[in-house]
Amino acid sequence: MANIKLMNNRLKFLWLAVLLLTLKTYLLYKVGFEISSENVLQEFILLINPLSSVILLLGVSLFFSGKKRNIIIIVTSFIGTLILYFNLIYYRFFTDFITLPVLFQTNNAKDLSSSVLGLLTFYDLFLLIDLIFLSILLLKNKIPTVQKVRKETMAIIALSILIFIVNLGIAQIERPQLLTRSFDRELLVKNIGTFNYHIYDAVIQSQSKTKRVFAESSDIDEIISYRSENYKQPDQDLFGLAEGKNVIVLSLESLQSFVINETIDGEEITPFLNKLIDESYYFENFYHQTAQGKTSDSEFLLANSMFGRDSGAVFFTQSGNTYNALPEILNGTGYYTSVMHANNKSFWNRDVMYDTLGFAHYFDINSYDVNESNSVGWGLKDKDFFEQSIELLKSQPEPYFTQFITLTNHFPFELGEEDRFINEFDSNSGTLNRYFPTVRYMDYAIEHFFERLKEEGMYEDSVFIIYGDHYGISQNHKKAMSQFLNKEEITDFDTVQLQRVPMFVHIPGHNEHAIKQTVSGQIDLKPTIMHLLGLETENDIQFGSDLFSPERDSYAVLRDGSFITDQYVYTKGACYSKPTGEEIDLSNCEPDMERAQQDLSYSDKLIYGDLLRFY
Ligand code: GP9
Ligand code: MN
Repeated sequence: MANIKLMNNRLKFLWLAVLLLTLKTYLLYKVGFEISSENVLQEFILLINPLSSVILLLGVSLFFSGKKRNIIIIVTSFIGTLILYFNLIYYRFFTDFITLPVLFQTNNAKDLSSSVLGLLTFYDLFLLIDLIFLSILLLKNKIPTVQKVRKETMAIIALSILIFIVNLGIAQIERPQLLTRSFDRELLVKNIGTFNYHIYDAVIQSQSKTKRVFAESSDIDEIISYRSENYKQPDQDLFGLAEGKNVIVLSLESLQSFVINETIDGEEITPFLNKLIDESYYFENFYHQTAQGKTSDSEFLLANSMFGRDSGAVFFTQSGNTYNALPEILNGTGYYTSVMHANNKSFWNRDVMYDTLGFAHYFDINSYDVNESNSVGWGLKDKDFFEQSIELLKSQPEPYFTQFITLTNHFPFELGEEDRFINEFDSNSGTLNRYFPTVRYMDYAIEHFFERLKEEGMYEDSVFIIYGDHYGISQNHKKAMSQFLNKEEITDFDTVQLQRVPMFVHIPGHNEHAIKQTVSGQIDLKPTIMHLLGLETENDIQFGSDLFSPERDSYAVLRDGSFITDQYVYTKGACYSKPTGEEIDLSNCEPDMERAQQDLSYSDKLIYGDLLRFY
């Protein structure tokens, strides 16, 4: 290599472009993704982590000579910018980075378009500055055209690999087992950079495809015995209490627990739900366990008592699997099973997945009269949705199990003036500000639904399972959130606590009611519902347990590996005391860490290997 000079005139333009794209990525990390670091080393990693892949990407140009080479430099730089920009838009919505399966969910991209506009800003145009600058240089003929030299090309590839190895080496010092154990995409991006992260993701995704091929029927045995050890007996008084009744499940869009029993300018945000607490079993420490699959993940958790995927949406990637899902089980006991949701049937691949899960019917947008005057944001307004659903409910044979998915309280939380019953909040986050009136509207729509069911005489014969599907306010709104919660700051501990969503079991005619403290999550819904309907679950493979079981452990694992017990909260590698929120020694959380990892990895193993086909 001694006689190759990489810093020569011939490569000037390439290096300039590499420098600009690297700096741009770094600036975007800081401004767009708001990635912070705890020490100088981390900051250094952040600065250099784009380098290896940027060199490789722009290095493609070295296979060309003359004018072409310089054009290729600009084109590849533009492609790099686009990758960053797509991630940025995605991040603004999901506080997360794109994964391959998400990219192939093009159906969703179409439906997301209304939200996407709200995520773009004028300042995004600044991302083009370096490209414009490079183009001007080129147009003014300031850049020499050169022939390709094979040795140079090889040297650049070698340099890129070398930088990557150094990068990874330092990152491993900062985060041991980064690539093998990480559940957290932000950590990956922080340490190996966006571009390398995408390559890593591609490798992981193809690995999961091969897992099914190599899975064996005996793989499931270990999981069966693990789950049967964790089986919890139902509460004898409640077992079968709802047998033969209609089951109405309300999946409430983006509803988080922090709005319950709170006010804006003295007005209750959820007056109806607040009242409903007094007539229900209400679970105060109930967590959503969804990841990128959002609503669809919560539906998956409910149907299967298994976790969705860590990345992508299981509704897409594993819709061909064999399951032992709740709708299918209920079909076998004489229930009519359905979903009502006024959206395109292909959104989240629901049409395909609902078939797989065993739903007898999906009342999608075509079952509803949706027009401009009864729509807002994502579509049909919740009140109209419930109103029109009454007739659909009546058309079903009884007993039925019907799942309703609301829509109005969806980001970007748009609402017409006539439906705004409380003021917006006043903070630096328009998203959080708008959230409260749309939550208030959803609460009003549910109240209307209950009234209508009562009028129609359909209320008494039903039991209601009502829960929030996932967070509505992402971590991008910490400042505004701390203002609402009257806190100095939102810590990682608080972020976990904010993943609580309301959960009600409402049984008309049942006189007992209570506010339950047991730590729990959406994974517990299936066994809870089954036991209420008098169905045994002892031989089912499920990762949750009946919320009413006297033997139940107070415990919930979130999809990113965080977990919560009565005493502790574990998240992002740190342990907190649950009562105080203070960070405490990690050893306190260690006993449960293994169990949490075990739950997630067994659940993943089942899904990736499609192991229930052997059961
Ligand atoms: C759309 C609705 C919202 O059909 O379920 O999906 P989400 O974006 O919340 O996953
Ligand atoms: Mn949702």
